[in-house]
Amino acid sequence: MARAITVLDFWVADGNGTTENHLIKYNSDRGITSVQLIGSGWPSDLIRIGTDIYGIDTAFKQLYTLNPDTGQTTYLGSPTVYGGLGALAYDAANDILYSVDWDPGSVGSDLITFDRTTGAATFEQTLIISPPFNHLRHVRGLAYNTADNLLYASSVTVGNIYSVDPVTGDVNYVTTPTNDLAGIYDELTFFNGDLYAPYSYFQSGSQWVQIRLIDLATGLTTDYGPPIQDVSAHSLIVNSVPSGPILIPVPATAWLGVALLGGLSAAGVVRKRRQAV
Ligand SMILES: [Ca+2]
Ligand SMILES: [Ca+2]
Repeated sequence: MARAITVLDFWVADGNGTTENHLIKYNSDRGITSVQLIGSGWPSDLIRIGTDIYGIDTAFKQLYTLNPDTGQTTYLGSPTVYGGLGALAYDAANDILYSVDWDPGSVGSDLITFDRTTGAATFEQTLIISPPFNHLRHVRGLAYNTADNLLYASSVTVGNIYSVDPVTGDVNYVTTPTNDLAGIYDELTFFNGDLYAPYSYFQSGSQWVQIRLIDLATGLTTDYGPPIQDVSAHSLIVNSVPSGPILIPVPATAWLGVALLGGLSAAGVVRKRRQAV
C-alpha cells in the first residue's frame, strides 16, 4: 500500500517589498522560505520540465532556466519581440512549450511557442472566442491538461477560464472561478490532473496570495495552505499535495511576524490543523 502524502509544498513568485523578485517556497511542515531570483525582471511564470525549471520574464521578454536552490537565472537566446509574455504551459507528450503574449498594446492575446534550446519564440495564433469572435484579453495564466489535450487560459481582466485547442485554434469559455475578494488568477497549473491557481488579492494594505484548487465543472474553489502576505503571485509550481485531508489555513497573523517580517526563516512556525474533506 502506497504511503499517504501528507505535505503540501508549492512555490510562487514573486514577493513584494523585502522579497521583491524572490521565489517564495511554502512547505506545510517547514513553513515559508525564500530565495532571491538573481537576474530577474518580472518572474511571470515558472514551470517544471523534467528536472529543469523554466521561467518566463515579462520585463526582459525572455525564457530562462532557474536554479531554485540558488535563485540563479540563465537566459536563453535573445529577447523576443513580445512585450506581454506572462504564462507558460507544457505539452510533455509532444514536447511543446507554450506561452501567451498579452501585450497591452495589441487588441488581444496571442499564443506563442518556445524553442527550449534557442529561446526563440514563434507566433501560433491570436486567441479569439468563437462565438462571439471577440479577442481574448489579458491572458496571464496558462496550463496544459493531458486529460483532454487542451490548454486552459485565465484572463485577468475578465476573470474567466477558457480552453484553447492548440491544434484547431478553438477557444471556448469553461468557467468563472470564485472571486470573493476582488482578486485575479494570475497563473494556472495542473498537478496530478487537478487545476491549481495562485489567487491574488489586496487586503489590509497588502497583496496576498491564496493557493486554490479550481473545479472546472463548477468554478468552485478550495483553499490549500494559508494565505501568504506580500506576494504578487504571477507564477506557481506545485510540488506536493496531501492525499486525503487538506491543510486548513490558520490565521496569517499567527505566523507572518516570524515567517515574513523576520526574514522568512524556515522555522516550523505554521501551526496546522487537519479536517476531513
Ligand atoms: Ca502555467
Ligand atoms: Ca502568470
